[in-house]
Amino acid sequence: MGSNNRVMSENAEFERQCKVNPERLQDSLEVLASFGMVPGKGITRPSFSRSYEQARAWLKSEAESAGLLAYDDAVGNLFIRYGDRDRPCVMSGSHVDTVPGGGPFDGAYGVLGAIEVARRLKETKENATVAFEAAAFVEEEGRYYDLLGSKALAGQMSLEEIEEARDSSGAPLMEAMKSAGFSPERFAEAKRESGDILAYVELHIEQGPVLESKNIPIGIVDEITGGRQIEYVFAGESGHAGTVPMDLRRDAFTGALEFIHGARAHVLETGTPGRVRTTFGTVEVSPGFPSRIPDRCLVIQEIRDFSQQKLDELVSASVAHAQTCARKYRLDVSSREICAASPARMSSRVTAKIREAAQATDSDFITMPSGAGHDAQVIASIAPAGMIFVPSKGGISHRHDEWTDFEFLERGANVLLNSILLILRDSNFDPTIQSEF
Ligand code: HGY
Ligand code: MN
Ligand code: MN
Repeated sequence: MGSNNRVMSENAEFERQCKVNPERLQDSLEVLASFGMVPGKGITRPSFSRSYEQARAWLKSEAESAGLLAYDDAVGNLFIRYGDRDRPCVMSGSHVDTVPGGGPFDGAYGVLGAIEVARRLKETKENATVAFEAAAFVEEEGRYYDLLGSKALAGQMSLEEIEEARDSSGAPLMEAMKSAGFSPERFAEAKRESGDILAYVELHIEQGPVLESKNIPIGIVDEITGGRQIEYVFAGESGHAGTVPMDLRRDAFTGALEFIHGARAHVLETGTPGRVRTTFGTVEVSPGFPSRIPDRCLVIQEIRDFSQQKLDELVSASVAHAQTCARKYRLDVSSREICAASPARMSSRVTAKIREAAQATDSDFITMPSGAGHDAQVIASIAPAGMIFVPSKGGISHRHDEWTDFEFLERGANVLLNSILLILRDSNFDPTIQSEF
């Protein structure tokens, strides 16, 4: 009888250790969603903005009141640490910046899931030889510079890039960083030394329809798409829309239109079948008056593919096509790459731990690629990385009505907690044994 009780209480203790606190996770998601929220219009919380800095202050105060260390790096990444400062760490995180009018979970879920893990490790007094860090990477959504925080951490950027980065209204990143109290010129201090991060696991909503359509609660990511953004400016000559004959015009929009049509067709024909994407999400026509011939057209093209070689070819071909279209309509065209993220494969060692964690929590799972970009694809260049997805209602994201039912959010967080525990308790995740990737 006595020994049965002991077994039961040991099991209960084990269960307790391996579960997040669901009410706390749900409450924290609701509070974080309130920063930058306009009812009916979603959340607009770009990096370094007032609402972003309010969210940062709240995250810090939450962490500190839980007895955890919270600190920022030079570029504005926020870390919350369980364990000694001088030890290497296992890391989990995501971002809390949003697209304009975004939803409550893209990024926020991964940050709050990771903080919940840190709190559980502290509460259960997990006795790990290495530390755990929850990370909120700044500027993942790229108002000024896509994936700024994780790239700075991975040593993938230069001061020139920070100096040049502007948002769509022309506001410089440098000013935004400084006004939020950060030091762009000290960006190199954000770089982590090799071996400092032993493994990285990112929890995220899927942002697509696959898990929901298959009725599966957990996706384990095997690879993440790469992405490039190229800005083109077509320049011609304005004039009277009634008097200048069609064949004498230098209409910037006409050239841009032919470019968009042709580049889209070429990318779809030559990219990886079924996996390539191209989007022209920004088109600005100037001067923008019905009776004036457009003399300037700015176009931003995004291309995504899982093959680096394909991405390189598609960018070159698109730029060449822009020049051909410009010549045809006697326009000038300039092009510049605004941002680039390499495709990445997730580490099989980390993925194996996530799989084990899914089994330990009785969660059905599938292995799947990610067509969205994530901080994990950057961190994968310096540490073994993996990702956990949960279903998105209707596959909707980057919209105010993005949604995931809480039962999935809780389950995903439990898979994350168990993955982290399995990694922390596995002596093979050791600084001296680097991964296979
Ligand atoms: O655009 C993306 O894929 C990501 O959500 N930033
Ligand atoms: Mn996003
Ligand atoms: Mn995201």
